[in-house]
Amino acid sequence: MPDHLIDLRSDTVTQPTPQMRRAMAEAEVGDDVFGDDPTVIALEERAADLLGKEAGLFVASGTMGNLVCQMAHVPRGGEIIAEAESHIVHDEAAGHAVVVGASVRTLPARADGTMDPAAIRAAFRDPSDSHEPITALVCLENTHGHSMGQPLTTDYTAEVAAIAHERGVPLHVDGARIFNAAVALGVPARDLVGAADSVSFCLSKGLACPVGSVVVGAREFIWKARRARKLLGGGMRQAGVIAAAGSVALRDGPEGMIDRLAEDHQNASRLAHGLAAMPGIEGLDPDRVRTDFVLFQVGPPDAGTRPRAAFLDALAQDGVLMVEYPHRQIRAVTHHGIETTDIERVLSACRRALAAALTAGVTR
Ligand code: TLP
Repeated sequence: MPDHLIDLRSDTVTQPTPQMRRAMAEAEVGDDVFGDDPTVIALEERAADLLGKEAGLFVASGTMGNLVCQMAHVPRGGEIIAEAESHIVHDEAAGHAVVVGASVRTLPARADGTMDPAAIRAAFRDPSDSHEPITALVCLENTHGHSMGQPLTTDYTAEVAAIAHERGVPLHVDGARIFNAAVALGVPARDLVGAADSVSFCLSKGLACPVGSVVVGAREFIWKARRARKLLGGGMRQAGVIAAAGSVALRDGPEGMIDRLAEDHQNASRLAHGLAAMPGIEGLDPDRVRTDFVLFQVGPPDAGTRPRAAFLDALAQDGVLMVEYPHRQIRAVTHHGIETTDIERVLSACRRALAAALTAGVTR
């Protein structure tokens, strides 16, 4: 068994840095439901500033961030236009339906993670028809997970915002990995989301914090989101203890976690190029790896999912973890704590696991 586990299941598996642990231990705290936790306030202000918005709100998770934004924007019986495999539609236990009381009108993503703007335009309901739901929100996901973490550009986001705003509808960006997008495109994050009305981003993914997300937007919107957070039971008290790690992650300089995301993207690209060269790895064009996600299949389409299961089992025995992803895919995500030398070890383990997987495919 190898000396350490290489966990590529997600960029959520990171450990806080020593600076984060110190900041958490020493954080000055208050009661955030009373609005007087100075460490939470500092994090919210820093997040709002980085994303060019008036105000911020610290929340427990990316799911809660998206949910409070939907609650603040969408009335019951409203409808949300979103990509069919986006996290909001696919991975949040139907919070839009259960909590918000909204329907979703889903559109497919193209290879670059975008929805066709003409399709978005056509997806708006007729507000003069009393039969129809009322389109109340458009959502984008940046980076877009199911297209292998593609970053959506400033121009595309502005184009979609213009379509929504023409109809008086706000644009929300699920920017769980917005800083990955900004780093990949070489654009300040505030430019990327300049046209959006709200953004939720995660501290607990590539930024390596243990807990938390931040929602940003106009002051009035954030007030509504704060009420929604309270309704969900997400009002936390001495929350500065966890917010402190977020402020470290968002620092400029070597203790900050934004600029180093470029290393994760390079490691993902290195992993993808190595994998794509192995016979038996399917559906992976390594030049499409732009951020920290690598998605691929094992064995031919008619082999079913047994080769994938055998591959993941064999990898795990070798101390490397990846996860199943929709459409027979496997996902590997690079992150803080994964070094370039680890990628070499992962590739060797993949070579061994492929032999097991392809045998499983033949003998299914
Ligand atoms: N994504 C997780 C899983 O839930 C799939 C992951 O491992 O990638 N938006 C996007 C785009 C996300 O990828 C995620 C988490 C969230 C929102 C929700 O964040 P959390 O897990 O903090 O609720």
